Amino acid sequence: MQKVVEGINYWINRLAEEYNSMSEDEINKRPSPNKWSKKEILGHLCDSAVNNMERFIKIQCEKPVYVVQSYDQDQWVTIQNYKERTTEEILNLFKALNKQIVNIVENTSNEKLSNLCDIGNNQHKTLEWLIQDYLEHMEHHIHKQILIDRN
Ligand code: NI
Repeated sequence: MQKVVEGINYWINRLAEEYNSMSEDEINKRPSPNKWSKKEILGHLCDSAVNNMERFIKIQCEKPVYVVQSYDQDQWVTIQNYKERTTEEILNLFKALNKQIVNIVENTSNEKLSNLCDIGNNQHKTLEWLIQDYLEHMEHHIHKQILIDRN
């Protein structure tokens, strides 16, 4: 799990640097009317943190097998109106949520890491898998949508 912790800590700092070097146009521009802007993608990463934080806790304390609930990603971004928040506020939220996730991961025992959850379609995965998947999802958005057109 050390690699995941290092990865999350790396992106907390790197994303702040990247967004601070972007113009308002770059941050607010939607590639097409129904695609997220880079600001909204950062909001989506906060939503992923909120939802996964709950999962990482509940898998450790609820009756097995914990069933992972999905969430309506587009509605979450729309309802929270990230597009009208300042980038600084969303960066602060991203940082605070991910620091807490790092704290949870660092305090999870090896025994708990093998707790199983149901991710749907009768697929059972360990908490360790879910934590790794959290970082992979974050990096997918970072590489494909946030950094893709930056030097
Ligand atoms: Ni996503």
